[in-house]
Amino acid sequence: MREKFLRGKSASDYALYLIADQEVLGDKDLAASIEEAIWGGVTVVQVREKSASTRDFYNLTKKIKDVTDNYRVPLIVNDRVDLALAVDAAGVHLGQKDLPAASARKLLGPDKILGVSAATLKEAVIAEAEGADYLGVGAIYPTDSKSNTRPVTLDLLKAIKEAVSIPVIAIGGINHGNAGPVFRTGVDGVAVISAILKGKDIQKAAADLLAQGDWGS
Ligand code: TZP
Ligand code: MG
Repeated sequence: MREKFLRGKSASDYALYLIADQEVLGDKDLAASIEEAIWGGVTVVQVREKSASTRDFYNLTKKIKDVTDNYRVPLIVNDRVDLALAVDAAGVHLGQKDLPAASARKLLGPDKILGVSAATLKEAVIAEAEGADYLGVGAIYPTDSKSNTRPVTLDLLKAIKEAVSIPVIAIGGINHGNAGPVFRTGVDGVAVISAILKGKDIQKAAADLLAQGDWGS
């Protein structure tokens, strides 16, 4: 079932993972911005909403899912297993303070995608053992998009990549100027908010970032 969503648009399904966060967009429409990013080559979209009510988050997720479904791009819901199930999203992304991966996996069943944030080797190995399908690892660089991040060096990123067999996606302050060394660690993709959504030309920003990786295609 996962294969149904991850259809290998690029050599790596997780190559360019957009975290859609209305906060950085200001007045710009989130659904329209996501569509532009998909035109630029985004391979996965996560909807992230830290302040809305459950109903508003649900409605936003439905609206975004209409866009991602249209392009057969998987939609991942941040934090909320219930919302991911309610809208039949492709999966959910959980941090170390959210539901434990093993419990989430029980609720989600075997077919939904389960992503877990990890900032240490131990967290990475445990998440994989508990049923995670991919890891989000960071923050690689300083970021204004999230407070209380924990730093992850490029060496640690590489060590995590070597220690697990599930895809590893680097996150945190990644942009066109600094993505090269991140890609060279061998990661399966990068997850970004501001490098795509903050610029004027969202499609170009996504395409330029994707072009920095050597995806072997
Ligand atoms: N988790 C770790 S860093 C981060 C998240 C959600 C924010 C990434 O945003 P940006 O703008 O790409 O640095
Ligand atoms: Mg979370």
